[in-house]
Amino acid sequence: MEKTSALRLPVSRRDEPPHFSKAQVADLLEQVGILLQLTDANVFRVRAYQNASRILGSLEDDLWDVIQEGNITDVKGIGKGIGGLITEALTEGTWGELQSLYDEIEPGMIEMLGIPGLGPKRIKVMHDELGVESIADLSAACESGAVADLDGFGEKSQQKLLDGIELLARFKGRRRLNVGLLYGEAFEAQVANIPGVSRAQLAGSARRRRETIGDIDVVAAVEPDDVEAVSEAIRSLPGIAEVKGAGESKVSVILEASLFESGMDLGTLDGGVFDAVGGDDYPDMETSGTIEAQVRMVPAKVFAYTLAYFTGSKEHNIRMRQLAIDRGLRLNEFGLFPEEEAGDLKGLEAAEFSLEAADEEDIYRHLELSWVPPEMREDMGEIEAAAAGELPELVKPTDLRGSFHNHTTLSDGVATLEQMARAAMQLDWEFLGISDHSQLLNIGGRQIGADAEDMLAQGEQIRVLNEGWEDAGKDFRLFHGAECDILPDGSLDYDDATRKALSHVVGSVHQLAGWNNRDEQENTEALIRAIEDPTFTILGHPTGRILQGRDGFPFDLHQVLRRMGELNAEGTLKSVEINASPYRLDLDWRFCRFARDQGVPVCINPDAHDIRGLRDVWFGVQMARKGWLAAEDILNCRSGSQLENQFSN
Ligand code: DGT
Ligand code: CA
Ligand code: ZN
Repeated sequence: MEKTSALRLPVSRRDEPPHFSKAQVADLLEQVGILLQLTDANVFRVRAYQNASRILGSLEDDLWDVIQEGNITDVKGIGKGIGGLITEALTEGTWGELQSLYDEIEPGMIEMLGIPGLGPKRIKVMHDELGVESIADLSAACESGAVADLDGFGEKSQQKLLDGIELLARFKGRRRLNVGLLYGEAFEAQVANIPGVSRAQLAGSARRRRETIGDIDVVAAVEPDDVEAVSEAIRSLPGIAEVKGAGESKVSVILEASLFESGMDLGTLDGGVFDAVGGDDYPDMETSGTIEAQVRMVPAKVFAYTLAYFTGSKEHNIRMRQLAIDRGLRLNEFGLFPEEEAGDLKGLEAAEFSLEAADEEDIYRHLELSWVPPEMREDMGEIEAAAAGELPELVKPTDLRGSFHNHTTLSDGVATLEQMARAAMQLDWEFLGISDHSQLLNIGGRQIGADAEDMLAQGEQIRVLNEGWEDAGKDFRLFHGAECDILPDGSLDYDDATRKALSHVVGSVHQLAGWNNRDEQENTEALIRAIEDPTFTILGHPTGRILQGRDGFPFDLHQVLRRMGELNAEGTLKSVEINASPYRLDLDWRFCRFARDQGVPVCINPDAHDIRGLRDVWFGVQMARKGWLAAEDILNCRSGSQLENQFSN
């Protein structure tokens, strides 16, 4: 069942009939069936809508043809009432008397439909018995135990409701970077296509590649005469759930997943991530989530200033404005003005007195800075570095020559060794590290990881494949690693001999329970014990956090990185992973520079569970860039043959 937190009647985006598609009408009829269950409507009426929705869903004929031929009620299961409604919708674009049904129901009741596992019947029961009319009411009724006392509910479903409320709240707030960028880039492209828009660019936290995005900011270059038409065009783009406001220079809307023509692609998640983000309810929650977006429209000649301003961060902007003040200038989203000339003029009026800036480089140059890449604009030393001409040359996605932590069908991946290798070659990589789960890993009592024997057999397979590529003169190899569980006492899964047979060991903590309930220092010491093992190479997803899912376990990451650096100084190779899954992004980018300064190379791993997952390295590169890293700081940027030597030591 499709659920959305803001059910509403669809609005026609067309000037002429048919105003809606068959799928839109089917969705609407199903929605009406759900809403009717929240009222005192009789069960036959509810069923009529449910049936009609199903029938349209499997109707092979073109709905508009059927209506034009005048025989919609000949379709079995579609009566006069609903038939008339469908006809009106397609020909006129209106929905009869249905708006009154939508108006009759408390918005809070509709909002409750978004809680995973909660349907209209039980919402109605709680409404009638307990007076529950909103999520806040429901939360209070659960806390007081009143829900558990209702017939057919009980303690367990009461707890499930509370968990569901919490889950829903997460999807209504910030969205993860991958989802935010999906919306942001699609919206940016649509705005850029509107006649009268000479340039459009994504700004805000999405351009800065923050790990989560609050709302989408787009800046569009539009001359004053075109603003009204462009504003109108933006408001009628597909995928807009609601228009929140439209003024002289700004349009605010709410975007929904219908923005994506071919649906929202969520990929394959590993079991631990999947559970932490909502399990079976996750896909529904993600695709029915929304995000706010703002478009600022400004004349082309101030575009660069507006883009820089709305890229932020706020902290970075404040520092920039201070630098301007120090030079007798005033900086804002409309320009950079000599104080005496702009005088009391405000906003766009002052723009003609601004120093010119064709692009952001010019703005930074006016302030005697080199251009700061957006990822670095967090006021974490970038202004000082830009003034001194000491900004690092940030790593780029194309600098990567491979990755080290990926899964195959031997554990919980869905692609074979050969399929993964082929996909890596298509990315022009020189190497691919295979690191399937070790034997102790189980999820819900089911063993996920590979027994030692199978792990070693995989090594044999890899050797054969590698020989084939070498004989064919192809500069590509698989590295046979494993993702070994780090146990709470700091020991690593598998016996010594098995681990010694591997090219690299990704050590990861998975069973968080044993780590969450004890002292931070104990955890730190256990991790250090694991890292000191001579077979240990890479610290996998160091904190175990799942973005918007769960926090990591407590330990002193600085201390662990310092110890890794000491070991590297003695000639070993210990690296820390940026797990590039957009659900993790762990190592946090804020620790990148510290790792680098300790002499710990960072590696960027997609933790792929299918071939498409390999592309997640892109997100890891964005985090490395936020963390100021250059190619030379990153293990993936070494050549395949160089790594071959280092791994065999
Ligand atoms: P978000 O949306 O919470 O993920 O984060 P941002 O960074 O996109 O923040 P948002 O959308 O509130 O504003 C976009 C940018 O606009 C922000 O990064 C910097 C700029 N900005 C907004 N408010 C202020 C302000 O009060 N002062 C300054 N200097 N800049 C601001
Ligand atoms: Ca924003
Ligand atoms: Zn893992």
